[in-house]
Amino acid sequence: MKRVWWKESIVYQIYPRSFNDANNDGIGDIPGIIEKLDYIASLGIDVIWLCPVYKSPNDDNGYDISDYRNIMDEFGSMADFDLLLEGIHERGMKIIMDLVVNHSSDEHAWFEASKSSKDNLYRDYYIWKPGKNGGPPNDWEAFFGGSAWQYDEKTEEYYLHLFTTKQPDLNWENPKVQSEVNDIVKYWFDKGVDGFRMDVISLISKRPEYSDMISPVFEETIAKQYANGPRVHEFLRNLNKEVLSKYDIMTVGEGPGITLEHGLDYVGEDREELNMVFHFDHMFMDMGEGGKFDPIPYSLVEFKNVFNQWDEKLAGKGWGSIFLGNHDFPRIVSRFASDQEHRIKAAKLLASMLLSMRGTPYIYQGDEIGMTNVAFESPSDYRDIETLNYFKSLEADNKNPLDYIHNVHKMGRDNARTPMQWTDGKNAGFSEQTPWINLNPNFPDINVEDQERNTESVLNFYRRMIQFRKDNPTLVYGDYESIENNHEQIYAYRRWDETNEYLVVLNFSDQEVDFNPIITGLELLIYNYSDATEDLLMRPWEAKIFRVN
Ligand code: TEU
Ligand code: CA
Repeated sequence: MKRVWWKESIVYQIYPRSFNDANNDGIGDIPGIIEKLDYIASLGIDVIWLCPVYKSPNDDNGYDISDYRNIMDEFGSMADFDLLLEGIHERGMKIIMDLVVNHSSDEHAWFEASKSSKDNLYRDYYIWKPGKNGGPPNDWEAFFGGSAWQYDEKTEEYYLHLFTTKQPDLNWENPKVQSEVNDIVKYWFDKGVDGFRMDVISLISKRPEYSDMISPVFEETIAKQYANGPRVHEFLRNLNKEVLSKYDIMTVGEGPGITLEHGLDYVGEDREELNMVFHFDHMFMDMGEGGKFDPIPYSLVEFKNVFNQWDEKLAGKGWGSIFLGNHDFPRIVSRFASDQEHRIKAAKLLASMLLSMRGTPYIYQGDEIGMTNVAFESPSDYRDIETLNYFKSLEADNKNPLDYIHNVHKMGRDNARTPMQWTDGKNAGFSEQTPWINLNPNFPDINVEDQERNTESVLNFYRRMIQFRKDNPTLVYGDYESIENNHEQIYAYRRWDETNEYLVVLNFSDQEVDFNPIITGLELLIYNYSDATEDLLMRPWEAKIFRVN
C-alpha cells in the first residue's frame, strides 16, 4: 500500500468538556488542552482529534453547532484556538477537527431564517414537509428517541431531525448547502487544521421517498433507510474535488449504517472520497431488540470476526481505523475486557490490540490510564441527552428509571465523559471547581500522576506499545491474519512483511488457557505480566507479542 502519514499516525481523541479546566469554572477548555500538550506528545501521539469546539447551545455537547467559524465561549476564544494549533504544530503533531454537517443547531442563523417563513432564502437549507393525516410526514424515529419530525407552528410544517429537536438536518440536495460546507472546511484548512472527522457523514443524503420505516429494528432501518443514501458518494466526491484534494490532510468519516458492504465505497483508494471510516459493527454487536439500553451478550468469536472481515475487505484497497471506544460508548476496559481484579492487565491487553492491528489506531482520552465506567446512583447525576431521553421515555411508560439505571451504568455515553483523572487530589486535578459532571470516584486509584511514577502502569505500557508500533512499520503496513478463529478465549494474529513477522496472542478471559498453535521460533518482545515466559500458557488477560524467527 502507498505510504502516507495518516496511515502511520496514532490518533488521540479529546473531548474538551471533560479534559482539563484551565479557568476553573468546572468545564474543560482550550487553554486546559494547551496545558496538557506536553503530556500528549509524551505518549508519542501524532494526531489530535478534537471533538467540537464551535459555538453551540450544547444540547448535544457541541454536536449542535450555531456558528461554524467561532469558538464556544465556555471553551475559550479564537485566539486560544490559534495558540492550541500552534502548540500542536510546534510539537510536531497534527490536529483534526470534528465536522458536524448532517445537521446544525436550531440556533444557527440559517435555521432561524429557514423557519421564519416558507419563502425565505434559507427555507431549503433544511428539510421541511407538510404533515400527513394530522401527524408527521412519516413514522421515522430519531436516534435519541421520539419522532424524527418536529412541528413548527409558524409555518405549519415539520422539519426533519435525526438527532434531537435542536439538531435540524441540513438539506444537502440544496447546492447552496454543499457550497457552505466547502467554505467551512476551507476556512479551517486555511487556518492550518490537518483534517476532519466527519460526524454521521453516512446520513447526509436522504432517500427522497421518505417512506415509513422499513423495519421495526432500528439498526436495520438505519443501514437500509437512513444511511448510504443515493447521493452520498456524489456529495463526498464533490467535497473531495473542490476542497479536500487541495490540501495535505486526513479525513475519517463516522457512520452508523456503514456496513462491510458499503465500506469500500467510502474509502476505496480509487474513490477519491474519504481516507478512513469509523464503522460500528463491533460497537453495536451487543445491542438488543430494545436498542442500546437493552444490551445482549456477544462472543469473542463474533468480535474477532468483525475485525477479520473488515481487514479482509479493505486489504490492499482502502485503509481502516482501529478503535474500541470514544465519547459515545462505554469505557473500553469495562466493555471489552475487565474492570475488576484484572483491570490493569486487561487495559494493557487492549492497548496491545489497538496498537498492533492493521489500520490507524484511535485512543480516546483516559483509556491510556485504564479509566472505567461509572455507576452514578441517581438519574439526576446524568448529563447526556441520550440518557436523559431514555429516562424520560421510561417515565412516559410509567416505569421507574431506577429500575433500569443498570442499563445506563453499562451502556450510557456519560461513562466516557467523566472528567479526565490527572491526580488523586481535589477533583482529580481536572478543576478547582465542582465539574459539570461528577468524577468517577475511583480517581484516587486511577490517575495520570500516579501512573507517571510507575514504570509498570497502563500509561507507560501505552507509551511502550506506541513506540513499538513506530519502530516497526510491519505493524502498520504488514499483512494481517488471525489464527484459530473459533477459539473462544484467545484472539491471536500474525502481522508480517518481507522482513519481519510478529505474533500477537491475547487472552480475552478470566481463565488460564493453554493455547497451542504450531508455531516455532517465538521470541517474546512485549507482555503485560512482568514474569512472562515464551510459552503459550496464557494467564487471565495475558497479552504477548512475539517476533517469529
Ligand atoms: O454520533 C453518531 C451516532 O451514531 C451516535 O448516535 C451513536 O449511535 C450513539 O451515540 C450511540 O449511543 C455522532 C457523535 O459522535 C455523537 O456524539 C452525536 O451525538 C451524534 O453524532 C449527533 O451529532
Ligand atoms: Ca473552563
